[in-house]
Amino acid sequence: MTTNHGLKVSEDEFSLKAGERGPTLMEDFHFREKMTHFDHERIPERIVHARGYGAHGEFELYESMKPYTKAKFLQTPGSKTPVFVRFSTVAGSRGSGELARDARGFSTKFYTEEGNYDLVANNIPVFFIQDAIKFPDLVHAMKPEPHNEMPQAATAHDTFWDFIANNQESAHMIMWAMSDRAIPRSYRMMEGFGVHTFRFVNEEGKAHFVKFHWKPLLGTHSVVWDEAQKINGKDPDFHRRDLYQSIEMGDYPEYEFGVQIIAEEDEFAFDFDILDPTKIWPEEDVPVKRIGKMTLNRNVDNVFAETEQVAFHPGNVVPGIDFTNDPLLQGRLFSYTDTQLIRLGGPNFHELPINRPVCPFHNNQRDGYGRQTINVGQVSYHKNSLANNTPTPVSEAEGGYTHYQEKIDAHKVRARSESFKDHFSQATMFWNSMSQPEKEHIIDAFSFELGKCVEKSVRAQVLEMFAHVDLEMASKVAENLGMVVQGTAANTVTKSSPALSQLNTVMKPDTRKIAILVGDGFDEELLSIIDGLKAKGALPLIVSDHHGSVTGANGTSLPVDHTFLTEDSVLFDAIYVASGDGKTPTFKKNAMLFVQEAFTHYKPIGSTFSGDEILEEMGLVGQIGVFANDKTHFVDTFIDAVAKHRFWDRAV
Ligand code: HDE
Repeated sequence: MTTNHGLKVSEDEFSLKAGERGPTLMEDFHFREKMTHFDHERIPERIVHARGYGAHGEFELYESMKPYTKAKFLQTPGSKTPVFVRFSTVAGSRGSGELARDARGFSTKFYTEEGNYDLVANNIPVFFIQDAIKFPDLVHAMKPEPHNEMPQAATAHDTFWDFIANNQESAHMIMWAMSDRAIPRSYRMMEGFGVHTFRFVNEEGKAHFVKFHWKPLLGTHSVVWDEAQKINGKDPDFHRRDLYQSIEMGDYPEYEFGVQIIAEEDEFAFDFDILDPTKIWPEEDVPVKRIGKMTLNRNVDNVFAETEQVAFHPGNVVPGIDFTNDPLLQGRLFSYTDTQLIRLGGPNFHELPINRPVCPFHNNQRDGYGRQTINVGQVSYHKNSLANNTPTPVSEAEGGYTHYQEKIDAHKVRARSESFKDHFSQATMFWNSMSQPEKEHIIDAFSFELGKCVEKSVRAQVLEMFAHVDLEMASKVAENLGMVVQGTAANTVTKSSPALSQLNTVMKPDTRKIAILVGDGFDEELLSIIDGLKAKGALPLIVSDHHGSVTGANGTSLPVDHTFLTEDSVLFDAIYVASGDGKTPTFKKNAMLFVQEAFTHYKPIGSTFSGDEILEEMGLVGQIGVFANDKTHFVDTFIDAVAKHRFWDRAV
């Protein structure tokens, strides 16, 4: 051990004192260095997206995008680019629970040979507002209320809904935020969207409009709201733990990279403005072409150094990728560097290892807090003769970034385009695209959120606003609130987009956590069932009433992963009562609690051997999504059920 200046330390537990029982001496430079460093360990948290978790990985291209973009990392099929991803919630502070009803950030830094390209995305494809100048208002309304700093990591309060009702461009985003998308099962099971329309520009200088997507290979899945709230108590780190453990176990999260492309000539071919960030390009109209795959395969070594100090910026682009005039994007291009200057303490955060490009970088910028580069030489200006005019800007042909030469001929105005003014059609399209259970979840979410609002006037305004999306939906929420919808606004939009329903997503049993409830004296045929479940890709974990191991009827011992005390039903995807130990009442009681909770959360439930008796006693045998009394076909039947994720048509 040494001090920060390299001096070897001989003692680290006792400060320097005048006598064993005397006062500490000012002279103790080792104590002062250690304590001063500690006193300064915290930096300001991100104003939004404070609660996040990251991982390293790589991106592999399937298909060349040469016809559309000259970006080097999108040219050669099979080429690989290192990436760093940070997932986050938006509203909560750095220590908040991860299962908040919220959008999730999904930021990716591609370390390309032409410099870093950041795709700073969310898991919801639209945004609350259409102009960045409104972002401080949105965030003030969403964050805990200033007079009492409540509630934490939640939008269920008056100021948020007051903002929504008085800023109706938020309607479409709110439909997503009230849907299951806002409570993902896992960061590994959610989509990512660049939200804005960007530009691809090819070698010939021709541009196309592009939207970016991430598609998780495990499908897009969510938990239910009651479960989310309980997970926040039982394991507020649920999402980061899931990501961390999956990567440690070699179950690497994978996402395909998708692009939707619209030719410049078709800019006005749609019934919405393609630059409006409150609109999606329905996948059925503009297909998502999957052009590559990202695999997250390495956890960080140090969360602060990497995940906390990483700095993303939508303005970090490479040649071949450019911006559009989306006013939300334009404002973001200012905000990210500005916030990072204060958060990371000055202008040199690009030198931190996680932010450093993998290609060489040099310019005439110098000095500032925390400068690490030791620039040599006399010259730090351009143009010069003393250093042969280096460093020198290079031409476009040599890889110099040039901005797309869009022709602009306009008056300077503070205004919004008329083409941005339809706030409800796509909100209704989203509603139309939902399955029945998804619709019910949205109604419940609105009822919960507005139920937490104190001001009746806020509730009434929101009901009136969402009657424009769907009158029946608003009326059902009103009924739950003991109110009636004022006004009879109805929307005649009938369009739907099947890609928006999570019932149409990929269904797989892979990596799903199955709690196997086992007591001592279990039937040893169970071991082959466990192997069968593992072979199908699931993650069976033994839960019992004590740590250590459980012993089978013939003396085989099975290591216990968790006990009823340390884990909870809400932390699993499915429950399998493998062998109920009838002799211990605590086992039976706890097993029943696990099963009961899983049942109300629509999860697959199974039993074999003496476990069948427990489900019989609970009266669950024969219910939808409950599989008992068939040990012969158990593995196949139960794995199919686990792949289905939830049994929404179960009456709970
Ligand atoms: Fe951000 N956003 N944002 N945002 N955003 C930040 O930058 C901002 C928006 C997103 O993991 C901040 O470094 C404005 C849309 C993610 O480190 C800040 C506007 C989308 C992250 C900021 C938006 C995002 C941020 C806070 C309205 C989806 C986390 C800390 C115009 C496409 C990045 C920071 C990470 C973070 C500003 C809207 C995504 C304050 C002004 C739309 C994923 O600069």
